[in-house]
Order: sequence, then C-alpha cells, then structure tokens
Amino acid sequence: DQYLEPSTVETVSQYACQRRTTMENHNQIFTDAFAILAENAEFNESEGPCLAFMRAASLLKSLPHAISSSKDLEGLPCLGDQTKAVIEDILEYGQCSKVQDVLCDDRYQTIKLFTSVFGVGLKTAEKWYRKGFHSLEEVQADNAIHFTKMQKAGFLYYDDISAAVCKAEAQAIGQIVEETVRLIAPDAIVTLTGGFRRGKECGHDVDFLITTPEMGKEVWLLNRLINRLQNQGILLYYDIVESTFDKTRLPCRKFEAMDHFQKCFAIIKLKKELAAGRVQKDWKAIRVDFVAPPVDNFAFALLGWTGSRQFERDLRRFARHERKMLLDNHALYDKTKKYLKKKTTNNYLALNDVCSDLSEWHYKG
Ligand code: DGT
Ligand code: MG
Repeated sequence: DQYLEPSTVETVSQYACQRRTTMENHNQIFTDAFAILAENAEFNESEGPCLAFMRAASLLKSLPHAISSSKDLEGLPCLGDQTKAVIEDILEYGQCSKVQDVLCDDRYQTIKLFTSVFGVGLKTAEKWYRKGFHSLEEVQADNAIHFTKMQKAGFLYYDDISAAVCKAEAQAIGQIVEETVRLIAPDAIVTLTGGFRRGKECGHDVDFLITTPEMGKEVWLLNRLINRLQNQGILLYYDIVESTFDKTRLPCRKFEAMDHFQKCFAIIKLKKELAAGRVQKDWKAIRVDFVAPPVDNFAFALLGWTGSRQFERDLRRFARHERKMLLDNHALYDKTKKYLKKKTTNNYLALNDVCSDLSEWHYKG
C-alpha cells in the first residue's frame, strides 16, 4: 500500500523516491531559503544540517499545495525544529533573518563565487579566501597560484558555463552526440540523463550515458567520441577518467556514492544563431558529462545518473532500510543473500522488484 497515489494515503513518505514530485513547486519561497542554508552548511562542512535542509526542501517540493500556516506542517516528516523555525519566520515576516544573514556573509558570498568556477572545489575556494581574495580577478592575477587544466578552462569559459543550459541547447548537444556516436558504433545506446531526463527546463550541464549492446566494446567509445568531436573542432576541454570498476567490491555505503565507470567531463562549443547585425561570438561553451558503463550495469547507471541527488540518496536509503539491500550505480546487492545481481536481465528484474513504480512516479511528474 506504500505505492498508492499520494492523494489516497494520509501520510507523506520520508523517502523522496516514494513521493510524486512534479515540476510545479508551490513552496519556492521556502525551498529557496533551504537551498541557501544547505549550501552555507555545505561550505561550513556541516554535513548533518546540510542534509536536513536538503531533505526539507525536497519534501516541500513534493507538496501539492503551498504552506500557508504552521498548521499545514502537522504530520509532515523531514522537518525538525530548525527547518520549522525557518518556515515560521517566512510565514510571519516574508523572509527569514538567518537566510538574510547568510546572504550578507562575506565568507558565503566569496566561497559561492569561487566554487562557481568549473574545477574549483571547497578546499581550493577556502584556500583562496584565506589568502584574502574576494573576486575572480584577484585570484587570476596571483602568479603564485598554479591552476589545473580544468580551472583554466573554467576561467576561460566562465560566463558561458555559469549561464544555465536550456532544453533546446541540451537537445542540440544531444543531436551532435548521437550523430557522432553513430559514426563510431551504429548500434550504440546514447541516453540523455540528469536533470533534462527528468524534464527540467534548464540545467548546469548536459549528461549522457553511452554504451554498446556488446559487453566490453564500450571501452573504446569515449576515446573515439572525443577524437571525433576534436576533429569537428567543437571540443573546448575534456578530461577522461578511466574506469576503476572492481566487480568484487561491495557498494559504497557513503550516502553520496560515486561510481567507477569510465567518464569524461567535457566542454563543447555549440553554434548559435545570432540576431542580425549583432557583433558577438556565434557559439556558447556548454558543460557535458559522458559516462560509459558496461551494458550489464546500464540499468543501474541510468537510475543513478537520472537524479535528482535527493531522489538517489533516498532510493539508496530506502533499499538499505526498507529492503535490506544495497543499491549503487553498478548493481543491487541483497544483503541477506550476499549475492550480486549481475546479468542485464537480472538487473532489470531487480530494478522492477524494488523501484520501478517509484521511479516511474518520479519521472512522469
Ligand atoms: P543540473 O545541475 O541541472 O545539471 O542537475 P542534474 O540533476 O543533472 O545534476 P548533475 O548534472 O550534477 O548530475 C546528474 C545526476 O547524476 C545527479 O542526480 C547525480 C547523479 N550521479 C550519480 N552518480 C554520480 C557520480 O558518480 N558522479 C556525479 N557527478 N554524479 C552522479
Ligand atoms: Mg546535469
């Protein structure tokens, strides 16, 4: 009965993977506040509060109505004293002083700016902040800093990459990728994943899963794809991360499981139409991620790369706590039977067993 339509069940599930979430967010004023508080907690490496704010935001996004009084919060999971206080502040004053304090905070503003550069993580941003820098210009002017290849590309294409990618751009990139992959392997499987698979109107990058129907053939795909894109003159940056896949290892129990598939983080030059008479460059740099799992793991990779991050986290938590299974981007493990579901057919069956209803709910919305 946990799979019933939300309207017919009285309680809202604590798991994002059991909640229908549409593109319509009736509680954006609250979820925007939580996103800022979660980001600030992340910058301060406060994992608990960060997760609590993200969970609360995810829950409010799934509600079919706007919260208009604290009475509406009764019986809802994922809301603690801190998150409730934020909601009550907004209900009463139209804004939350804690959020305003974060937005005005020098450290928050600066770390947010620095981490917005492709290739700059929290540690690097902090190092630059401790040097007393507040702008990207100051950072770039420091001769003592050795920038990685990724960061150099991040600075070079900063304006394009920090602008959102729209659906039409994602589709145009999809067409280029599809056509190029077809030239290498006509039977290859190319699937758009990430936010655009969930139906989002815009995103920060475009994500693809690429594989071949024949096991083992996928190992050549990314290098050949990169070569072709390079020959077309549209590859601005790439970094291929080789597969570290070890089938004997059990899935990672950390909540933010990373996978071991071969992948490539790239920046692609997308031609764009210019309005007549405009003097402007006629292309936009777009961040693109390619992941090349073996076809045996394709179903799990697809599930893992479709997101959202909260959905993935809760799906793993659901598998662990409610089904005594371990789920990651490679497979589903039965903890009680201690075996690994390996074959493609089994993978699909396993997915159907555990979460097909749930993911359908999620993605239909
Ligand atoms: P955005 O920001 O509009 O691109 O939103 P998403 O949802 O496309 O997020 P993105 O592109 O960061 O990642 C796509 C999904 O893949 C996201 O839900 C997280 C998930 N994912 C699964 N495994 C991995 C992994 O090993 N590395 C990364 N970076 N993401 C993973
Ligand atoms: Mg994405």
